[in-house]
Amino acid sequence: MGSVSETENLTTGERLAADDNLVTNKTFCRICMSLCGLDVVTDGKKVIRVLPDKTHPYNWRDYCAKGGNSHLVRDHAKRIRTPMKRVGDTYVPVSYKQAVKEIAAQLNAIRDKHGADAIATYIGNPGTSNPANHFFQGSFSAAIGSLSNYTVGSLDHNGLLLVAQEMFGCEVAPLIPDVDHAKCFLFLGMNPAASNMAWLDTVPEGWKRVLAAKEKGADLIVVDPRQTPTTRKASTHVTIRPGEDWAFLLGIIKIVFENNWQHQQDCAEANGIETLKAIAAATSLEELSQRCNVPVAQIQDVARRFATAETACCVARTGIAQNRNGTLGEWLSHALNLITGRLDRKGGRYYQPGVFRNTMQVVNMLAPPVTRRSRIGGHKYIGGGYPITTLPDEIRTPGEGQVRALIINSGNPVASAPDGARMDAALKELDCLIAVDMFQRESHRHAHWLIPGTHFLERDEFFALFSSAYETSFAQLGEAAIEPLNGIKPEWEFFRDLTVEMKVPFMGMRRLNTLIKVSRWISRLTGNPRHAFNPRWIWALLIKKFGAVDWKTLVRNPQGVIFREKAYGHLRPSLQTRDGRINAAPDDFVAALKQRLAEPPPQADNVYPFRFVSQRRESMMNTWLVETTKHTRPYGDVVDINPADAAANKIQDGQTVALTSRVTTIRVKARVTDEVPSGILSMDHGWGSRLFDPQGGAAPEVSGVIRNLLVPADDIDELTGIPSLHSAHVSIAAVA
Ligand SMILES: Nc1nc2c(c(=O)[nH]1)N[C@H]1C(S)=C(S)[C@@H](COP(=O)(O)OP(=O)(O)OC[C@H]3O[C@@H](n4cnc5c(=O)[nH]c(N)nc54)[C@H](O)[C@@H]3O)O[C@H]1N2
Ligand SMILES: Nc1nc2c(c(=O)[nH]1)N[C@H]1C(S)=C(S)[C@@H](COP(=O)(O)OP(=O)(O)OC[C@H]3O[C@@H](n4cnc5c(=O)[nH]c(N)nc54)[C@H](O)[C@@H]3O)O[C@H]1N2
Ligand code: SF4
Ligand SMILES: [Mo]
Repeated sequence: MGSVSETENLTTGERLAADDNLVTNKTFCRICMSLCGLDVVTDGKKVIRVLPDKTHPYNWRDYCAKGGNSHLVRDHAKRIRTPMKRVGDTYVPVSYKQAVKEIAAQLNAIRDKHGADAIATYIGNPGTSNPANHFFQGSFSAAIGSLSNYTVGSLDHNGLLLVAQEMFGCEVAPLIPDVDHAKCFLFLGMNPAASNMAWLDTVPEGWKRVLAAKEKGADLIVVDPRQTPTTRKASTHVTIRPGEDWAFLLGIIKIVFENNWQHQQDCAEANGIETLKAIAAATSLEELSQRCNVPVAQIQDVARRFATAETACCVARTGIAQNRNGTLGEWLSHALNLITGRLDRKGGRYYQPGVFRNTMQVVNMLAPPVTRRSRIGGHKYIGGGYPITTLPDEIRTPGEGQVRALIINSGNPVASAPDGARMDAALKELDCLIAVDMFQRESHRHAHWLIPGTHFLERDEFFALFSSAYETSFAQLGEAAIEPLNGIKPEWEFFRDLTVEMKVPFMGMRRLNTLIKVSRWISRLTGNPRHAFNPRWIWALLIKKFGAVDWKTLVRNPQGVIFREKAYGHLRPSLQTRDGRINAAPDDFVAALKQRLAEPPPQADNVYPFRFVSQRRESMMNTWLVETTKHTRPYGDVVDINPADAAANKIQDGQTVALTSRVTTIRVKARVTDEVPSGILSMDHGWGSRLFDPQGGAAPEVSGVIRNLLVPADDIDELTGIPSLHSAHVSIAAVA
């Protein structure tokens, strides 16, 4: 732990430490991908305060209440403090060693009887921003030989991964918006004013810098079905029909080609440009306008502003990704950047090559593409897994590969995925459900085992394979700020020990199991946890062999270092496509686009006339932090409705209403506001998941309603299996 001893030039955290004889340790926040440096003031046992580390070389200025209150999560009374086993209707604490032993025996019995694919995993969002956990869980699944893996990417970014795979030859190729140099921003489906400029890529203070650029004259066009704090700052807010951004983008691409605004050299150097051009030429702007519900004149105006700006970047995030046309939207946003010469150029979206000499190559080496399709639905294996929407059927459909055991690692799919009731019912049928989490939440209520997860303040972290997500060539071998509460083991250790206990070869190498056992023994003798096989051994090996930065430099700089000058033009030399060229028109995407174009434009739905979008709030993180952060305004049971729609349906502001989809009905309160246009209902994602108390036995706490209960699990993007989290069809009625 990097503690601070100097007394000069004290930051606030250090002053506090000096005053109270406390220690300030440095680490970074991992709640959202802004990855702010933190000063963690502690007495060694408890965290007293979490403050921004104003000397952090990458970011601290996005520091917010979520990071500032993170100690409330760490020391929360309901945090799972020890492994617990379900006995009847209650949980009993067991030792870590005993838990690993019993779980290994149960899983081996299931594997022997039903095969490896009967053992499934789901990794949620905080698991993916915990690379050691992610890597060791993946190694565990590989060791037992199971492909029954599900990831949060199938609710989030798998379309983006697929687009990167098809266009650039590697799933992990985040493109950073060059916010300081863009003269025109085209933002689709994102609300950085609440969510920060972070998805698979991260731009410190990105939103503030976009606003600063706008102050200096940059054009800011935001496409969103409703008003948000982001659209309110826009030069132009384009209101769009949810799920139909692809048609809007295709219209822009059509106009670019018709006016010969394309970048000649970049188009000549890419494959598939003629195909794209031909598809665009064969459509009419009127038809595309009808699909996306944006007037032709506005599509033309946006196309001209974007294509003729000196520099520009198009950024499309979760709002356009999380619906049945998500991949098409992501693809066309990249295609637009490509044809207008915005890809990997100043003021556009560039590739930051990460900690390896060729990070894409290392990613492909460690995670080679899997060609086997899912048993149910025939879906692709993307980003390490199959779509989570298929999991309930995989649990319930007999036959080879039927899922009997599941590890839910840092995730809450009953609330975050569609049709939670269906998911919940399927989870109940499992022979063995293991939750690895800090808390027992909605998705863990049928768990046979609760394995405590670490809080990020309690563990080291290094983003190796995702290092190209940083805006600059920055790397941090981050250190824990405090010892884990009650000796809780990091998640990777659980997967390491489970692998060894099950006697399956870690990373396919039996010798590694022996090494792990011997090193654990040495570590017990020396009392140094780093003497036991741990993620740093792997990161060190990879960096020493393939690194663009020296391992020693990383070790010497626990606050992190910027190791390479910012430059454009790294994308093309890093490409992993067969011929080393960008593919502007991958076959599967072209086929899916043609299929959409052959369908009639969206028709009015008389039964479920509204489209149901969702929002995030600054004070929460998906389905967690609901219970620990103060929310200036709770939105957990509120649906936004336009005044005209409210009047037509005889709904008053504040009145209880029933929202119904073809799946179920939920009851919430109406908020009548012109922030949403007619035909759109909007409700926050993240609320309504119960927080249980397996240790204390208190009644579960709940705040708000799970809006995703309404979302059908079968209304999906066929290319990825991503559900329509943002565009379900619903109806609304006043409740007397
Ligand atoms: N309608 C709608 N639905 C959405 C979205 C939306 O915008 N609208 N967004 C989607 C997106 S983008 C995402 S990423 C998903 C999120 O979906 P999930 O990842 O399934 O859900 P989270 O709410 O992130 O759940 C995180 C869980 O991890 C636990 N946790 C937090 N930190 C740690 C840790 O360090 N270790 C361990 N072991 N556990 C930890 C928390 O207690 C919580 O139970 O939701 C998706 N669902
Ligand atoms: N405070 C906070 N910050 C977060 C998170 C959090 O939960 N809380 N979550 C983090 C995570 S996991 C992620 S993935 C990122 C997500 O960050 P963003 O991608 O910025 O996601 P949102 O803030 O949900 O904004 C999505 C917007 O898309 C709009 N939208 C819905 N449907 C459509 C559509 O069909 N087309 C268009 N054009 N727009 C649409 C919605 O109205 C909403 O305003 O945020 C991260 N940052
Ligand atoms: S949650 Fe707040 S403090 Fe933490 S990384 Fe995100 S912006 Fe920074
Ligand atoms: Mo996400």
